[in-house]
Amino acid sequence: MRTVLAIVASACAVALLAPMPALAETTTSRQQVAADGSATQAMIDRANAREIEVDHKTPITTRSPYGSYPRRKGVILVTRDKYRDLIPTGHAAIIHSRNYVVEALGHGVVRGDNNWYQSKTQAYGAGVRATSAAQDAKAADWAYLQRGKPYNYNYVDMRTRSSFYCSQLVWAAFWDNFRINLDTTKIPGAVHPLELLDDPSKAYLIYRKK
Ligand SMILES: [Ca+2]
Repeated sequence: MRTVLAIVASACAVALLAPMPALAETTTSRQQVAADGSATQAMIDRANAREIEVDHKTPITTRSPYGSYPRRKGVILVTRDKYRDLIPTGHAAIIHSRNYVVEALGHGVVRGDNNWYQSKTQAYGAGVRATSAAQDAKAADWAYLQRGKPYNYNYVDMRTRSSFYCSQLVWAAFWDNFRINLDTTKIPGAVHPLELLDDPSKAYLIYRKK
């Protein structure tokens, strides 16, 4: 469990706040960290090999050019950014408007700038296959309503709605509203940012900054 805590803590860029493994479990934890790191690298490799798709939910008259940075409400943003030792860092958010996202940071759920094409060294934009554009907008509005709630440091508690970590917030927006589960078993026990777009039957990639 603590390994998962460390992984997702890093994923949400608060690695320094994660509990450290006790000495007695160090060997096991290292093995699990390596396994999770390997699973994460595999998700990165898949995301980088994926075909970029047209965001068909936007009318063609107002559609952004193919592969361009997303502005549509309800599109998911994920970044892997850099590695910290074995543990990959990363973050996730949901677009709320052309210029803003909703995201869970160390100080809670807040509105942030929709500028990951420049603020992140690496980013993905993804749409959810089974929803309409109106449903995506509803998911974003739901996330927006969570603003002010504190950060969820218990990364294996995906069920709480009194606090959120970054990828839990995005996952919950689609699970609570539409029973679409963007989590996978690649990182067991918690939802890692990269899991949100890892299943091509559930999410399609519309933007990638390598
Ligand atoms: Ca998971």
